[in-house]
Amino acid sequence: MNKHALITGVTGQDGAYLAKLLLDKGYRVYGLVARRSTDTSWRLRELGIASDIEFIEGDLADACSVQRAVIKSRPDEVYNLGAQSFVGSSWDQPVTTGIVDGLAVTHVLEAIRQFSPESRFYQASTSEMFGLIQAERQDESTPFYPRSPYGVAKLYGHWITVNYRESFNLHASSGILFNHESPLRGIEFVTRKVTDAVARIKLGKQKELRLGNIDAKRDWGYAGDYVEAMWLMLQQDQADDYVVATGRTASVRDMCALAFEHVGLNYQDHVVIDPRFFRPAEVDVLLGNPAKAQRKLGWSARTTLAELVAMMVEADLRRVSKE
Ligand code: NAP
Ligand code: G4F
Repeated sequence: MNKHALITGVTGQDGAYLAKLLLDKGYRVYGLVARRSTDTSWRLRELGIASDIEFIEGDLADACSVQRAVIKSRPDEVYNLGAQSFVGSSWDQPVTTGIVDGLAVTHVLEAIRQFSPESRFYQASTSEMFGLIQAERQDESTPFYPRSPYGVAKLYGHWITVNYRESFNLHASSGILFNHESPLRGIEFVTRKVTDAVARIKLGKQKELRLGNIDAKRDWGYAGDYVEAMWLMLQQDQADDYVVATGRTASVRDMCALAFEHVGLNYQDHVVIDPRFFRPAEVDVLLGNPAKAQRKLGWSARTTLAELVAMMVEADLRRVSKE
């Protein structure tokens, strides 16, 4: 019998890579998709898996649709990846972010508790919960100090996952993932904004790239590696929480230099600092300690930042040259 998986956020970056991973393992994959006025399945089409997923219409904010999705998919595993995931937008839409990224996690956990208590659950927690960092390298015991409505909402999602595990003995795990990128990254995030601009500048379609705080530092990995850690968490006998990171950090400036160098350009000739892209409160630096994931899951990041940036620039060169 094939295992069943339900993925919320299946049309997003991680949802697409995770769906591919699970399909390759023989799972039957169901995806909760919110109704939108335009087609949102471009990532699934790029990976060639759009027709292999069974879509169930629904919205995380709508408890009824979440319940229906759990009942219909009869999942062995539920991956809750759906979210308003852009930190910058969370100051413009703080309440929506709070509902979808925070409270709605309880919709999924309650649906599991009531209708499918044997399902294993994964919650997409985030290094943004560390925010104003309380330790030089952040691990599972580092205190949280979120710096955005997004980080605050995700902290609720994280703790309600821990709470349902402890209260109802659900197999509910929380992956505290540091930034992970890919050619399927949304264009609003800084890495993809940079690689898309590098391709356009190289091909003569754009002159400058306007950015905010390029001294911010992130622990960046490759999304394709990170979805394996999600799956591994749900294969363990005991549910638990894990930091997933590379253990290295680099600034936006460093990342820009790598991307421009890849096509023989100097970022200093093209990057313009624009105050519009500064945030009301910044997370200056993130650096994860993935020792527990290495020890217990046997997981470690395989892709270096230079390899990741090269992969993204190459993909954007192909896309832009086809336009
Ligand atoms: P993403 O590309 O922005 O994808 C988010 C997904 O959530 C999309 O499929 C989106 O659907 C869906 N969604 C948004 N609002 C929804 C709603 N109300 N109901 C149902 N679905 C909804 O994000 P990602 O990078 O794949 O990240 C996946 C998850 O991991 C998110 O929860 C994110 O917060 C978390 N996370 C990401 C990172 C990272 O570096 N990527 C790090 C730590 C944690 P539409 O396409 O229709 O909008
Ligand atoms: O790429 P970003 O928008 O990602 P951010 O805020 O770190 O959030 C991402 O990673 C989190 C995990 O830590 C996820 F939970 C979250 O869902 C998302 O996937 O910004 C990275 C850094 C920030 O410090 C930002 O201020 O880049 C800085 N930055 C500088 N100029 C910019 C820009 N960010 C964006 N998006 N656009 C700019 O022009």
